[in-house]
Amino acid sequence: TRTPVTVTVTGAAGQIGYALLFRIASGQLLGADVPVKLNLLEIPQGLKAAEGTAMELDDCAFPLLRGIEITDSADKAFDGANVALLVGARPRTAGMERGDLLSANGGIFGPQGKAINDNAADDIKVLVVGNPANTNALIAQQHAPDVPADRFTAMTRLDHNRAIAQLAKKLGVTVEDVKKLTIWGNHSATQYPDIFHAEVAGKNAAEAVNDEKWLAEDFIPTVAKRGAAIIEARGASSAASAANAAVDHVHTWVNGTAEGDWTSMGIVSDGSYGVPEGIISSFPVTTRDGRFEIVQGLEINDFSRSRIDASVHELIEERDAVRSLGLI
Ligand code: NAX
Repeated sequence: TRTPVTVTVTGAAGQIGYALLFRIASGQLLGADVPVKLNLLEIPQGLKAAEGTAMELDDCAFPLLRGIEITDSADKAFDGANVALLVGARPRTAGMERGDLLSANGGIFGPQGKAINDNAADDIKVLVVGNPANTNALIAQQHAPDVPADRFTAMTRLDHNRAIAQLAKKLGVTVEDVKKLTIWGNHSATQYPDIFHAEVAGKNAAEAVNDEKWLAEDFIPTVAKRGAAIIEARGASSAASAANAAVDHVHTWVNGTAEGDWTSMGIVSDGSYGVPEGIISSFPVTTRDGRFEIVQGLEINDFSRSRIDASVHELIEERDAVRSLGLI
C-alpha cells in the first residue's frame, strides 16, 4: 500500500475549509488511489469547529483517509506536508486600510512560510487561497528560502473557471468546448481574463465572439466582479466554487494539463510577458509530472497589453507595500 500523502489545510474551520476537506478525503484532490492524511491548522478559536468537521470526516468512512491531525501550531501542521492549502487569512473589515490588511496577513503568511520551510516534505506544493492571495503567497515564499520558489502558487483557478463558464454560456457551447483561456495578473478586480488565445470547439474564441463591447463591458467585469455578485446574492462569499477551484488547481498541478489545453495559476514570475521577475502573477501554464511551465510565444495585442499591465502594476504596488512594511 502507498504511504499517505500529507495535505495541510489552514483555516480548516472556515466555509471554504468545510467545502474542501470532504473532497480531499474522498480522493478528488490527488486521485482515487492516493491515501491522504489531513493536517488541519486553525487559530485557537477555530479548533473546536475543526474538531466537529473531523468528526464528520470520520463519519464518512472514506477509504483513502488515513488520519486527521488538528492543531494551532504551524510547525506541527506543516510537519511532513506534501501539499499545503493556505486558506485561512485575515479578511478586510470596514475601515481597514490596505496597509493594515497587508500587515495582518503578513503576520499569518510570514510565519506559515517559515514553518513550511522548516517542516514540510521536500516535494511540498503550496497553494494560497486566502486573500490577498498573490501577495500572501509572495510573503510565504519569501519566508521559505530553502524551498524552490516555484512551489508557492496563488489561486486564480476560480477566476479561470468563471471565465470559461461565462464564455461557454455566451457562445452556447459546453464548458468542455472551451480551451486555452488565460487569467493574467492579480486575483482581484484588476485581473484580466483573456480570450484572444482561447479556442471554442477548435475555433478562435475572440473571433467566435466578435464583439469587443461585450468583451470590455460585460465579460471582463462579470468575471472580475463575480465574487462580489456571489456575496450580494448568497449573503456569503464563494465557498463551494472556491473549494472546487482549489481541488482543480492542485489536481492539474499534480496530474498535468490535457494535450492542447492549459490552465491559469498565480506563480513566481520569471520575467515572461514583461511581468517583473519575483512577483506572483497569474499566467497561462501547462503542467506535467508535478511541474509547470509558462506557455511562451503568445502574441499580446494592445487590448490585452494595457489590461495585463494594469493588473501587474497593482501587484508591484502590493509587493512594494509589503516590502516597506518589512513583511518581506
Ligand atoms: P472564513 O472566514 O469562513 O474562514 C477562514 C478561517 O480561517 C476561519 O476559520 C479562521 O479561524 C481561520 N484562520 C484565520 N487566521 C488563521 C491562521 N492564522 N491560521 C489558521 N487558520 C486561520 O473564510 P472563507 O470563506 O473560508 O475564505 C477563506 C479565504 O479565502 C479568505 O481570505 C477569502 O478572501 C479567500 N478567497 C479566495 C478566493 C480565490 O479565488 N483566491 C476565492 C474565495 C475566497 O474569497
